[in-house]
Amino acid sequence: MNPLYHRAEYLLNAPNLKTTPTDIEYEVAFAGRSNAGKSSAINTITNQKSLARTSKTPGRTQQLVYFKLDDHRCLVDLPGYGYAKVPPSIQKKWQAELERYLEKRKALNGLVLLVDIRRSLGEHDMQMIDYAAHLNLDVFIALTKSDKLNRNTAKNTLFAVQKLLKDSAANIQVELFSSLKKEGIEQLHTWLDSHLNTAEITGKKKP
Ligand SMILES: Nc1nc2c(ncn2[C@@H]2O[C@H](COP(=O)(O)OP(=O)(O)OP(=O)(O)O)[C@@H](O)[C@H]2O)c(=O)[nH]1
Ligand SMILES: [Mg+2]
Repeated sequence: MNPLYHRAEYLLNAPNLKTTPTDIEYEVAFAGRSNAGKSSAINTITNQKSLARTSKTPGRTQQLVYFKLDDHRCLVDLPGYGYAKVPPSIQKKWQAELERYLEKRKALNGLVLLVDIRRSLGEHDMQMIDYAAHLNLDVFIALTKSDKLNRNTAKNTLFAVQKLLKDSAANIQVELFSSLKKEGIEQLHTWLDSHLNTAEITGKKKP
């Protein structure tokens, strides 16, 4: 693992695009349904227990939460969508903020979409994928909590999702992922390395 991830630290909460940090050149956003495992994934890939708050109570992350890897690179934990207890007016406002962020944020260079493997891709997930395609953003889909299914079922779900998305206009990589069993971490690190352009700092040349 690139030591950069382990050095991640909390930077700030941004309620909207205007308050996002300046001087950041590359960032990747973590999106997904509420409770899909976004915060757990951020903790796992940074190898830190409680960097991002994880909660059994969904809907906690209500702002863009920035974690910096170095002065120019960040991971962003996005508000989870689809949490029924958030009032519709607030959900609508978030939707608008999120779209503005995705469309306008120059540093944004990829989207990690977390999907609970026991649920199929929901309407919001498909919207995110279409939106990413439209914005030319690469997508890494992590089928989270893969430890909850037996191997065959998990693999079959992976193949089904890959098949479902094979004609998508977006550039998508789909992997099994488990924060609990540490599955898919290497694949996500490799994908993050290329989308955060870490080769620039390790001195390695991009292929
Ligand atoms: N078994 C298992 N449970 C997981 C895994 N990842 C997350 N969880 C559990 O799923 C619940 C939600 O995880 P979070 O990481 O808080 O989810 P989130 O997407 O950040 O949720 P919001 O911030 O509310 O949108 C917690 O109870 C986690 O312990 C995993 O890989 N395996
Ligand atoms: Mg969270």
